Amino acid sequence: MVDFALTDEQRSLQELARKFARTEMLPQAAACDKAGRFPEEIYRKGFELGLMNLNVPTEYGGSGLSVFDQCLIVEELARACGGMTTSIIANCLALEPILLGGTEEQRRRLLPPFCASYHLASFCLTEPGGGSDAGGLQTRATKDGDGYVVDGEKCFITNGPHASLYTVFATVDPTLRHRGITAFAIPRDSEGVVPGKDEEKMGHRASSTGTIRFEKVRVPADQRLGPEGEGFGLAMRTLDHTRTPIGALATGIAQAAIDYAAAYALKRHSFGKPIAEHQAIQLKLANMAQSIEAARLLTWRAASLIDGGQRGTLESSIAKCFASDAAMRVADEAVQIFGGYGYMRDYPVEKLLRDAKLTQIYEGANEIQRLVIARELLTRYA
Ligand code: COS
Repeated sequence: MVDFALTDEQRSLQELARKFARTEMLPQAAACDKAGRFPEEIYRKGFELGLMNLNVPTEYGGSGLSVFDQCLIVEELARACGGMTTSIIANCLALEPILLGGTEEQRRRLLPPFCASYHLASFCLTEPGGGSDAGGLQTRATKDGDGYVVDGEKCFITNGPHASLYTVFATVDPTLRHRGITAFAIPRDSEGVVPGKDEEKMGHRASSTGTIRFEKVRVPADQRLGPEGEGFGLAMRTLDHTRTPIGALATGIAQAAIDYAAAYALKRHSFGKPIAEHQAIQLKLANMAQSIEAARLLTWRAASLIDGGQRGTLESSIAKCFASDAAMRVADEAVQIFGGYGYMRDYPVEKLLRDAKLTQIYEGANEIQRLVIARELLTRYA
């Protein structure tokens, strides 16, 4: 039997995140969205509460939470603001390659500073020339004495302009395609690291997204994560773990959308009664509720499988893809239920639609998720 009854401890985690989301994030969400402001003071408070570095084991100073528990927190945060949530959880993505690919010495050296005080890290895979074809990346890592020189440009990097450490994927030989890709941990203060400007985005405007140039950056060998040529698998294993919380993030956006839409439908009148009494609206709410429930359950199932030691490639792609598509549908219907008001910036639902859109694109576009799902599925029939 599948039993997702939450323990008392999980309910406390959920409550902690919900309270932080309602008292610290939500009151600032609209203003940060409007101004495109990166509210670092909120992220610092989140850090102090243990809401950052969720995946880092306690022995390195992190929260040491299971993927399932991470999902509970992420959904609650995203109900208040998808963009802030993206910035709060970006350390989990950036530090995961160190957890999965680093030596014990590297983990002990690189992880504790992020847990001892507020610091941001960024995962640098995507490049201006390609995001979906990660195996074709062009940033070069050229052997130089006992280290490497890393040269290239990464883009759409979450928290990039604010990070103090980058986990960077570069190739020692582009003709080898994915078999040349190698991972490195590169401190921002290394000579030749040039963070670019913050992008102006459609949604997730409280998070920061930027370009990082690595201009002939000298990287000592002890900053290489895993063996040469094994960086691609490391990136994929990282994404297997982090796509599921993106499913939770999308579920949180969708939950916020139905919360606003249902409350509005009960108080807005047309044809002499609340619009919630019209079947046209009830059918929408029913479809929205089904999508949210399915998204949450798929996310929780993927998380449970990964926590149980399975790779979870298929399930995390299904969760991320389904939940982000659900978030788009649900946010779209919420705007429709609000009618003209839904399209106005003074009401909260148009932001949810803009925020939902990114969840279909980042951590692997949904077209890539479908490709992964189909490949995984077909291997079971071969
Ligand atoms: N875990 C471990 N290894 C994996 C893996 C996984 N989940 N997925 C693939 N691999 C391995 C494969 O087994 C293969 O290994 P071998 O060299 O031993 O054969 C290797 O990686 C190459 O895999 P594949 O042939 O599937 O690579 P492709 O180039 O065809 O592309 C996709 C794979 C498209 C799935 C990959 O490039 C991808 O995920 N792209 C999206 C990247 C992304 O999510 N970017 C967002 C960045 S974060 S905002």
